[in-house]
Amino acid sequence: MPVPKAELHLHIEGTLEPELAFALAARNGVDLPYADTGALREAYRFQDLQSFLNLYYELMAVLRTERDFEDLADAYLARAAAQGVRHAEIFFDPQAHTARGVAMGTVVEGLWRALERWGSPRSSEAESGGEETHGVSTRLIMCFLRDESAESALATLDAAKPHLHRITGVGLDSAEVGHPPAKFREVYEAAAALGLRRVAHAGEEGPPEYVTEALDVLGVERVDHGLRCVEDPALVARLVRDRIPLTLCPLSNVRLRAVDTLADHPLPEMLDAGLLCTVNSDDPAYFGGYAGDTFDAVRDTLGLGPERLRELARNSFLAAFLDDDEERRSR
Ligand code: ES4
Ligand code: ZN
Repeated sequence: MPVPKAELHLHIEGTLEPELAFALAARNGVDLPYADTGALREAYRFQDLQSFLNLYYELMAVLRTERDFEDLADAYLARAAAQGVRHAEIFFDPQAHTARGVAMGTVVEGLWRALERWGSPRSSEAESGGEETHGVSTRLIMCFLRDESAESALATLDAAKPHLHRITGVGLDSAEVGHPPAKFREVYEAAAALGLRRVAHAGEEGPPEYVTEALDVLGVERVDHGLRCVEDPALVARLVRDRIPLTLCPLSNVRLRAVDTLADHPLPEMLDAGLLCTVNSDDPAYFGGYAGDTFDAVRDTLGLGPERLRELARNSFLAAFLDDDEERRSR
């Protein structure tokens, strides 16, 4: 049995497996510039974050209807549940869809249909082939694309207003370097005033100063990646003191070349330093593993013992937005 865990850093668009991409392309009459799933997988050799993002945005062309988003989330939750995920906080990128003429409501309501279904345990023989499958509680976190303008982020927050009862928080993702957190001060202030939780990617490719800025200017309560904090001992001390969770994604860091190999990942030293680390899968269809695969990889390659693995699982629930959500949702 895989260890029960929460997944806190997961882009739903990054769970689009080649097989589903081709199925949706056929259903929607979209032409993909790849002969087959094998040719598409061949393209999964990334130099850095941007080279990945180019493909990630290109493939989204197949996502058009509520049913597409429902099928995407359903496929993810089935895989996550099978790997021990009991709670998932799911990022989505509305601007990547609204820019293509897909409405905010199509995205949110489509995802929600699957989330609602997985929210309770499922044990029916018909659905699970006789195996007990536990449910997965979920939260949705709407991300702003940091390489788009602050005005576009504000318009996106505005477009989300009819759907805020389904959205727990806001995040910040896409190309990091050159787009510091402070660019989004105003939209984070507006999100906070609406009762939304705040997270942001920082210190993935960007410098440790971006982590500090995400805390000080955006008021984030959790940092996505945060990997490069290790370059600044004073920042590490602050993160330890304030118990700020980091949602690390080791397999992503290898594929996007933030570290040379998994064996070089600083996770063990970060845990030794007292940082509240979690491990997550980021874009599992692209980076070679879901939550359970990621736990297995850090256990096998980084030599983490049972106590460290229990700590990572415990941290994932400690860092989750499981506390006062009901109250916020009744807003
Ligand atoms: C992402 Cl790995 C990563 N970093 C930043 N933005 C992203 N969006 C999807 N995956
Ligand atoms: Zn990410």
